[in-house]
Formats: sequence, C-alpha cells, structure tokens
Amino acid sequence: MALLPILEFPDPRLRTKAVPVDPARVTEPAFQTLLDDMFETMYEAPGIGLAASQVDVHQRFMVIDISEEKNDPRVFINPEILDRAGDQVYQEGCLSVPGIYADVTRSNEITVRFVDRQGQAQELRADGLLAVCIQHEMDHLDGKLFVDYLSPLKREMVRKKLAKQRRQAAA
Ligand code: GNR
Ligand code: NI
Repeated sequence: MALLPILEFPDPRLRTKAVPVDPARVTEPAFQTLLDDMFETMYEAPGIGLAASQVDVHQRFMVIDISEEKNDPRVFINPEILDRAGDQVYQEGCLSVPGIYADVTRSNEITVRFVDRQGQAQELRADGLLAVCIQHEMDHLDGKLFVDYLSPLKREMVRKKLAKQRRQAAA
C-alpha cells in the first residue's frame, strides 16, 4: 500500500482528458494495487472521492466512499451518465483545491453505467451526495474542477489564496 501525491490547482496536469480503461486490464494486479493505493490516499486525506486524474493517472476511473464509517468503498471505471433528473445545490470541496468550499448546482439524480473492480458492467441509480460525488469525479476525468463553475474573478481569488497558503506553509 502507498500514499500517492495529489495534484493541486492550478497544476495544468489536472486539465488532461482521461482515456478509457481497457476492461480486460481491471483484474490485473497492477491495476488492483493502484485502486488500493487510491483508497488509502483518499481515506488518509481525508476525502469521500478521488479521481485517477488527481494522482496523475489519466484514465477514466475513480474511487468513492461517502459512508460515515468508511466501510463502503465503491469503484467506478469508465463511468457514463445514462439519465439525469432534477437539480441540487451542494457546498463542494476538492482535495486538489484544499481549503476552498463553494456551492455547485448539479443533477439531483443520475443513472450511471460503469465497470466495477471485478471487471463487471454495472448500472446504478444515485441521488444526493453520492450523485454529487460521482459528477464531481467525472468532471476530473474531463479535466474540469469545481472552481470552473465560479466566476473568473472568484477563481482568480481562489488561485491567489492557494498561492498564499503555500507560501505560508513553506515559510
Ligand atoms: O472529499 C471530497 N468532498 C466533497 C464534498 C462535496 C462535494 C464533492 C466532494 S469530492 C472531495 C474529494 C475530491 O476532491 N474528489 O475529487
Ligand atoms: Ni475533487
């Protein structure tokens, strides 16, 4: 097991569009180890989701666990949203934009098709926080961050605040 470094805004690598995973590779030990390392990194952070893009792996998959007890690990490989309904507003944060929180409007309910960690195709209807998290992680796979939903002025304020946080951490 290993903790992986998490890329932080405005690192241009976070803008990479991830490519699909070959489903035949999912059960290979190297891929399974990467999933375990991503869960360890997410739990340690701590976070409720982690997209491969955030650890500089530009392939379409993510890990999620929204449970209080951290005992409900979920893997979504090659996720696709088949259907959406309604809107919800949630105050989001991101491990790649540490210490920043902002309201984002997303679909309230989604149906997602994906491959699980056994390499099996699945379909899931999700709502609430799970739906928010799946949509947030899928944005990462397309090189998109939640701060992209803010005005350019607010995003610039976020960039400056993070730069200042880093200067103070280094001093
Ligand atoms: O840990 C996280 N919390 C969170 C809260 C509200 C909406 C989305 C998230 S995902 C985030 C972890 C992360 O950055 N995943 O990419
Ligand atoms: Ni994020």
